[in-house]
Amino acid sequence: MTLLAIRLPFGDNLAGNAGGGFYSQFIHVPTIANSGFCRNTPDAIAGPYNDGGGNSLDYCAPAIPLRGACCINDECVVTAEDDCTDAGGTYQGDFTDFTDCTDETCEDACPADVNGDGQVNFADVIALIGAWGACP
Ligand SMILES: [Ca+2]
Repeated sequence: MTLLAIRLPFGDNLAGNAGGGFYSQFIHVPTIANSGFCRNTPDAIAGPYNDGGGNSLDYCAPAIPLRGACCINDECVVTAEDDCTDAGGTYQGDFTDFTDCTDETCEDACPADVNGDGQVNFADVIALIGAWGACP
């Protein structure tokens, strides 16, 4: 019998003496291929194995940043906190309406800023007067 380990992640395992990720003995030598090992203690593999290729003994998948709703003026987008802050938005917290913003209400922080340039001034008055009248 031959054990095959193909395209498997071996991560965050702990063993007493050896083989935190994978341990084998001489009876049945396994073949390990296209597998990734990450943070196994004291080591990734102990014992004999056939290297089927494509293995990485120190592969840790990059962490996926947490995401949440981000209010930029009165618009909501789902993004990572750093991206929200960089865009001048207000991060609503991790996992807030993770998929689409349908449950988030982003109120305009400054409704008097009619033209959205970050200032309330004469240009906003002109924009308001220019739009005076019945709404379509
Ligand atoms: Ca303005």
